[in-house]
Amino acid sequence: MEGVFKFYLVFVFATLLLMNKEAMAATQHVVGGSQGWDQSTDFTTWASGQTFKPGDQLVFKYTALHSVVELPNESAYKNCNMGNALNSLNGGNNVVKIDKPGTRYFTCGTLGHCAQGMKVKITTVSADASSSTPGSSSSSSTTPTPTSTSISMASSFSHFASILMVALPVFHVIFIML
Ligand SMILES: *[C@@H]1O[C@H](CO)[C@@H](O)[C@H](O)[C@H]1NC(C)=O
Ligand SMILES: [Cu+2]
Repeated sequence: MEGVFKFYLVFVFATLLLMNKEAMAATQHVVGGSQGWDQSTDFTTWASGQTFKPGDQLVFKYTALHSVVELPNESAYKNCNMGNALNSLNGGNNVVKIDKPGTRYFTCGTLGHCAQGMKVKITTVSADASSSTPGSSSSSSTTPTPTSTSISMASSFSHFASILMVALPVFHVIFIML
């Protein structure tokens, strides 16, 4: 009986640690940095300076001239083909959550803006990847605007629930075997 209690104590601690780690890692990326979602922004450079992880959020900030259109794949992105858009947002301030690793494609729905380069490709790495920026020359080019802020712990409570649901039976089985 005492063993069971100790076990659950350890389990709760481990879960809290995990949850805290996720909360610390979650980042809000303002797309385009201080210039925001605009034709004049160099999104390739901006994106190469960011590390996107599951749980992070993209924040699109823009004027009424623009919108946000999510495209299904690389070819639609390259050709500015809006015909099969996955999603379309407007209003000037949108938050898009990244929930899993992979690449997502965003552009502006205003005629001609995609062709002018108003588009960004977001490649998300798995959560346990190292925090260093992959494949970037971290040397001094232009001023790196701090565009990332931590999200509050509240946003990771759904993660907490899913961790609990998976981890509890696993821990239980391990305990029974001991
Ligand atoms: C990209 O998506 C469109 C629309 O869903 C599809 O028609 C096209 O075949 C896809 N292209 C590739 C290379 O997957
Ligand atoms: Cu635009």
